[in-house]
Amino acid sequence: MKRILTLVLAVALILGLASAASAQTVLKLAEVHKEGYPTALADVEFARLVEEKTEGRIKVEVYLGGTLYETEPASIEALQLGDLAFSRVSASPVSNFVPAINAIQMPYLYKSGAHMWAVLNGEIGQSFLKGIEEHETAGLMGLCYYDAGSRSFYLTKEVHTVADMAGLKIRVQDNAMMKRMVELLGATPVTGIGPTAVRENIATGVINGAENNWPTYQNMGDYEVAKFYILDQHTRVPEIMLASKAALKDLSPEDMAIIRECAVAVQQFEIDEWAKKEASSEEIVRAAGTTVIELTPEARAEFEERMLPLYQEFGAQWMDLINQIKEIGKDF
Ligand code: BDP
Repeated sequence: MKRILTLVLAVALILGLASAASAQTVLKLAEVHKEGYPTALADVEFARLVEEKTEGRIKVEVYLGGTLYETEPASIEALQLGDLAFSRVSASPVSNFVPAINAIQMPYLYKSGAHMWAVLNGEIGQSFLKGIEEHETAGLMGLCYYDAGSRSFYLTKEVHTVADMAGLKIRVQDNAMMKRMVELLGATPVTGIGPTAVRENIATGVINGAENNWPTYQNMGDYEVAKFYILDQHTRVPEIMLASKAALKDLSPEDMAIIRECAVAVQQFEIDEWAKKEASSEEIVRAAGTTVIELTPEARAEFEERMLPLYQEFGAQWMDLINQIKEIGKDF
């Protein structure tokens, strides 16, 4: 009798443990960058923190290098369907779902990275994150921002002025404003190419170049095929850690609060990693013999001037906020 009781208890214990283990919620996170890139390091740290702080109730599986979704629009759609819990994306494709986001990535909006962070960490930036969540149909939450420096053109041909851009086929992110930006320069925008496929498309001549920050230009190997980096620094497009409302709907308020805290905590982690990577990428690119073209003040002013219509075409609804962002810039 005693033996049977022990057996029953043992079985009950095993079943209990099994169900506790299966009570763990597994959530997927998609990232286009490879291991070691600042955003990828931060995603992994986010996953570690979430598992630690929820005492193992939540496990975040991180899929790097675009292995789960090759493009960011595809991962955003997966978030909307609830097939994916998190995706670290650039703010640029988010504006297809929440148009207001364009207001924080207008060309030549920020004087420096410090100016951008004062905005993003302040009331304006936080209100845009909330705006993603409050958007009625997007089905998304914006948890935090990551740094992505400034973006410049890189091409297979030398460019010193706007006139030199004429007719070039340039890959841009999937965002109507970025397409229009390239048109305003007299070049032809090409979309639908994920960042991991840019190198190949340049190498085969489908496009003559693209635009991005030093780390992506270097890490994706694009600098090996587009050997001219034109330092026009037209935009600062922050990254956003997005979450899916549908995938997280059954989490307890306590676990949801932990997730939000962990995202806020890794933001600074990523910013620190970013600074290191930006410097080392620039060094690698320069050492490889890339021609880095500094624009004359006149040429740079012309790039800026050509892009001005974008403020009316894509920012008119948020002009007050855009002006406030510029006002904050006076201190930088
Ligand atoms: C990089 C961003 C990445 C974007 C990529 C792009 O980190 O999220 O997907 O640009 O241009 O800077 O698509």
